[in-house]
Order: sequence, then C-alpha cells, then structure tokens
Amino acid sequence: MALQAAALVPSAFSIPKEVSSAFFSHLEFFSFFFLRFLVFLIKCARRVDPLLGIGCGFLQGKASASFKESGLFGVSLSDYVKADFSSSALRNKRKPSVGAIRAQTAATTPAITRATPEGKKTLRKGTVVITGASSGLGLATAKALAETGKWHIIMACRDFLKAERAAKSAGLSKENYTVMHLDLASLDSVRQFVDNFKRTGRPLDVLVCNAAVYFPTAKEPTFTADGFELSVGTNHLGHFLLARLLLDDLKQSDYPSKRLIIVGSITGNTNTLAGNVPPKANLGDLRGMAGGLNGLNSSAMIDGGAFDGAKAYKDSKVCNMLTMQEFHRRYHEDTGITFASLYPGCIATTGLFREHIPLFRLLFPPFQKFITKGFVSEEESGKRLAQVVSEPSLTKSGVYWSWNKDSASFENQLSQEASDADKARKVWELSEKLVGLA
Ligand code: NDP
Ligand code: PMR
Repeated sequence: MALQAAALVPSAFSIPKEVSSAFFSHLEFFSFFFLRFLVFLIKCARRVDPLLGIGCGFLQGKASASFKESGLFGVSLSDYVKADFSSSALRNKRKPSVGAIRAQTAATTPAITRATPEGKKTLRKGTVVITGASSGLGLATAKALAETGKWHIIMACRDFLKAERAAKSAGLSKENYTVMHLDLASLDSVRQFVDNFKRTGRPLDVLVCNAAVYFPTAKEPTFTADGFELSVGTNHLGHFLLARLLLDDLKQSDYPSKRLIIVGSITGNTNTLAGNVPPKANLGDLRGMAGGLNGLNSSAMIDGGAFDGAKAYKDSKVCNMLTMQEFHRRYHEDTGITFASLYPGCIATTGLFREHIPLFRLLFPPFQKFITKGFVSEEESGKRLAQVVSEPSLTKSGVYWSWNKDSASFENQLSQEASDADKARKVWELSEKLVGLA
C-alpha cells in the first residue's frame, strides 16, 4: 500500500523531469515543500492536534489521527506512517541477544586481560576505527565511546589537522584516540590506510563506515582519484574496499563482540515519506555502475541516468545498506562478526549539508525539529551509533537499526530495493571489479 502510494508521488507533482531535477535542488524546492507542508498542517489543525498527529505519527507510529486526505503529496500519510513504523514502536522492545561469539586465536593482546581480586575478568580496551570522525556523527560517536574509557578510537580522516583539532575541542584525551589519514576518494589511500593500520599492531574490534559527502546543488558530476562519481565513489566504493581489506583483521579479533557498521539513511528507503522526496533512490539495472560511473563511456549514475547529486547520495546509501546485508549473508555465520546498519535520526546541523544553499541550511533544522520531529542533536546521534558499536543488546547481525521518540532502538524495515538480495549480490560483484578485488 505504501509502495503503491509512493508510486503516485511524481505524478502528483506533475513537474517535467528535466525541470524538476534543477528545481528540487534549489531554493524554490525547499520553499515550495515547506509552504505546502505548512498549509497541510494548518488544514489538519482544524480536525486534530496537528503536531501530535503528524510529528508523532512520522516518528513514533502513533498514527491515531486518520489522514485520509492527500494533503502533502497526493497520497495518504497514514500509509507512510504504517510503512515507516509498523515495525517500530510496536517492536521496539530490545531483545538482548547473545551473538555467536567464537573462541578465536588472538593475534594480539587477548581480550580478557586480567582478573580482579574478586575473580572477575576485565576486558581490554576495544579498538574501533571510525571513518569521517572529524565532524558530525563520527566525531560525536568518538566522543561518546571515549567517555566510557573502554575504547581506543582510530579517527580515519582525510584532513589530519582538522581531525586533531576536532578531537581536542570534543575533549578527547590523548590515550583514547589516534588520528590516521584516510581519503576514501582514493583507492590508493584506502590501501595505504589499511597497511598503516596493520603496522600499528592493534587488533581491530569494530569498524564504522561513517564518512560521506553530499552534493545536492552540483550541476555536473565530480570524480574520485580513480574516476568514479564522487559521492558513490566515497560513500560506497571507498568503504567497500576498506571493509573488504579489514575483514581479516576483524575475523582475528578476540573481542567478545566484533562488528562492522555501515551508516545508512532513511532517505535511501522509499518505504518512508523522507525516501519519497524527489529525487528518489533507484539503482535501476546497475548499468552505470557496470560501466564504471566515470561519465565518459558510461553515466556517472548507478542507474545509467542523467547526473543528479542528491540522487547519487541516496543511491550510495542504498549501496551501503545492501553491502551490510551482503556481508551478513557471506560472513556472519562463519566469523561471528555482527554486520549492522542504522539511521541515526536527522542530524540537520552537520557538515553534510555544507554544499546546500544557505536558505536550506537555515530552514532545515527548524523544519526537522518542529514539523517532522525527526531532528536529533549531534550528541544524541553519537550516543546512538555508540550503542551499535558497543551495546551487548545490539549484537544481532543483518539489522538496520533506528530509534523511536523515546530514543529506544528498534529493528527497522528496509525498502524493497534496499533489501533486495539479488541486487545486493550484483552491487557486491560490480563493486569488487571497480575497486580491483576481482
Ligand atoms: P559530516 O559532513 O559532518 O561528516 C562527514 C565526515 O565524512 C566528515 O568527517 C568528512 O571529513 C568525512 N569525509 C568526507 N569525505 C571523505 C573522504 N573522501 N575521506 C575520508 N573522510 C571523508 O556529516 P554527518 O556527520 O551528517 O554524516 C555522517 C554519516 O551520517 C554519513 O554516512 C551520512 O550519510 C549519515 N547520515 C547523516 C544524516 C544527517 O541528517 N546528517 C542522516 C542519516 C545518515 P571532513 O571533516 O574532512 O569534511
Ligand atoms: Mg527530509 C518524517 C519526515 C522526514 C524525515 C525524517 C526526513 C529526514 N525528511 C522528512 C520529510 C521531508 N523532507 C519532507 C516532507 C520534505 C519536503 C519539504 C523534505 C525535504 C528534504 C530535503 C530537500 N529532506 C531532506 C532534504 C535534503 O536535502 C536532505 C537529503 O535528502 O539529503 C540526502 C533531507 C533529509 N531529510 C531527512 C534526512 C535525514 C535528510 C538528510 C539526508 C540523509 O542523510 O539521508
């Protein structure tokens, strides 16, 4: 039902494709939707408590008010609410599940280091690599983990000085972190990072693929050092190579719960309202990816279509979520590694929106705070990702985590495309070729 409704969205707007892509990326886009949304809210206010009905409906699954009218997008909002939250508030009881923890030969310091006088064994510090830890979600996660005193954080960043400054301003103490250079937009740099990390002799207990770029206003594609469109090249292909090259290190970790986390997003999931804001994610038949995403002999877009920076980002998030599931299918049972993805909430203040127009950056945080109620602070988002890194109750593998309005985690449902096993396999195989693993 929700998907049927989703299919109606473009026709409800009836804006020609070529006009819409420029239109939706700019000032008019945001003002247009913002105003329509406000009008919609006012209409609803005559019948129901608007903010409770809408805001909580989006985020909590409390769709008590019936929004049968097609106010915002010409579709029933209650359908979206069902699709988005049928599995949420109702299923948000955290089930402590003990992951498959195997006895492994430790290549480095054993996880259990010493026994206390009472005979209880204590755990060594875990080592977590976080890409893009120089700002936003990555930095907030590093901070949350460092504060526990139980983690050493490898901040894998492209700008060494920025990362050092960020660590200092976040109050991280020296013994809790190391900055190491990683530019995900260069496969050589990814390989160099992996070599450097291995040389440190540290175990790898958790890898967090967090870094991302977003170019919503770009008219033309830009490219990585290896000639891939920059957002898919950075957000997906760089992380794909990194995760593949570090998988053996994760396997060798003797930490009680070793994890590979790839940050996803709601906007890549077309079973949600946010995922139906044009341009929608769609990998199509992957013909652009098969052609190398280089804009020369193939399109820069995964689906082979015309370049659209916002869509490229959303497509890259679909790849992130598919990759997590493909890792799970291929390696979870044999290695005991937990593979997970998440939507941390809308962290509307981060550097992710640095390329957006100033009006968007001004209006987006209040829009998310007061209207959709999807807003989360950087600090809160960091605590969420830190849970996925270290909470003993979040060891289930193959899960896409989200949080409800009480900040309780639940297993969310991915869209049809973002959970398509056949597509996941194809993306995996094509990515292997592009990064030189096959
Ligand atoms: P930020 O821009 O604050 O953080 C992104 C990080 O990625 C920065 O540290 C940036 O480095 C780094 N980065 C960018 N390009 C590269 C590269 N080539 N090599 C290495 N690092 C790079 O954005 P967020 O914190 O918002 O984003 C973090 C994650 O959260 C992303 O995966 C995003 O998709 C996801 N997300 C964000 C949401 C939001 O509302 N903000 C919602 C849902 C998901 P530098 O500091 O040098 O620029
Ligand atoms: Mg969205 C429940 C409603 C909801 C949520 C949770 C988000 C999250 N957004 C929602 C709704 C809407 N957004 C609506 C109704 C509109 C039309 C006014 C809208 C618009 C919008 C724009 C223009 N939203 C955006 C943009 C962006 O440029 C962001 C984006 O898509 O980046 C790829 C974005 C986002 N909205 C979100 C989230 C989390 C984003 C950040 C993107 C991400 O990291 O996935």
